Amino acid sequence: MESTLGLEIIEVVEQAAIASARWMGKGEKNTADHVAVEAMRERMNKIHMRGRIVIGEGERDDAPMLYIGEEVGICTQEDASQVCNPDELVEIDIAVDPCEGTNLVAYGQNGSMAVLAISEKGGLFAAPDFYMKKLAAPAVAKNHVDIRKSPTENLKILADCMDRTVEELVVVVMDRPRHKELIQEIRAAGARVRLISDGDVSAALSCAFSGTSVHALMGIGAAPEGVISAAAMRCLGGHFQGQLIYDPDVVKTGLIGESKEGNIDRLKSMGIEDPDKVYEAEELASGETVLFAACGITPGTLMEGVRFFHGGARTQSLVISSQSKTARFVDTVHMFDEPKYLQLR
Ligand code: VTB
Repeated sequence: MESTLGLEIIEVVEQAAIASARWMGKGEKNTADHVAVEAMRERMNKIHMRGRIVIGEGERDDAPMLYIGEEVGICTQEDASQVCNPDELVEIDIAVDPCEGTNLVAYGQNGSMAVLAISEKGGLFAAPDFYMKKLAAPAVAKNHVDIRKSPTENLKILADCMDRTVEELVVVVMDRPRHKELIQEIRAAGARVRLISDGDVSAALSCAFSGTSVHALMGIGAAPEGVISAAAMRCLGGHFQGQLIYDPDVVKTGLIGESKEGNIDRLKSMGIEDPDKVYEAEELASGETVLFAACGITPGTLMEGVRFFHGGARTQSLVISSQSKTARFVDTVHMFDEPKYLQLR
């Protein structure tokens, strides 16, 4: 699956990030998202692959592009067997978030990125558009911290694993009313909290790299992005666990259905019998081969944002592969069509 795909998906996230970055700071989150979706889809459809969106912009009815079930790539065409080689005809599943952190882009804040994960068919958990309680931590704490334990207990374990005090830990939490008690508990335990307004994929990813001053992600974010985070963490050996949140009373955003019972039924119809199951990274991204790619839209902990100059732009991306066991930071200068002059930077 991998060979050239690993290189092509860099361009997919780069194009989405560049398109979205043009709307940075304009206060229009829907446009920042829409142009990213369009650019990602356009570049994806030029790849020799047979892809299917398993996590995308929503159900077909409310998302015209990159909707769940949409087929993408040249090898989904009818004459595919003539234009594609047998390797390229193998079906692959794709999870996308062309603009993770739309508010961050709209308000010119740090931490947004274009992101996707790929695996062979069935290799990514097709999460419903519910919420997910998440716990991310560095590889050294994997299988030691556990989302079933209290935040206080986990912070003690994390501090032990990292050979430091709890006071020396920084935990990222999304700034939401639902996290009031969690934030209180983390602070009472002695750790420091970095509140973010959006963008928990970037936060999860940061846990896997030392030097980022992010040691854990705790709290409730969106479930689909949880799968994308898990894909990266699975490749990097980092800790990631997720538990679906199906009770609308827990999040109070009005975004996950009318009732807890209705949501449990919906999960059952998707084949999820135990709604409280704790998913490990390896279950959310269970494929033999997993690829992950992200490109910074606005500056982040791991990557720069898109920087425009006359005649072009510069981007920074991260591509992670379970097969080649690499995490590759890619710094790209993009030259646009017919500038008056070209001043690379
Ligand atoms: C967003 C977004 C996150 O979760 O907040 C969303 O910024 C859901 O939370 O990065 P709200 O509905 O409370 O905003 C993420 O998309 C990803 O988990």
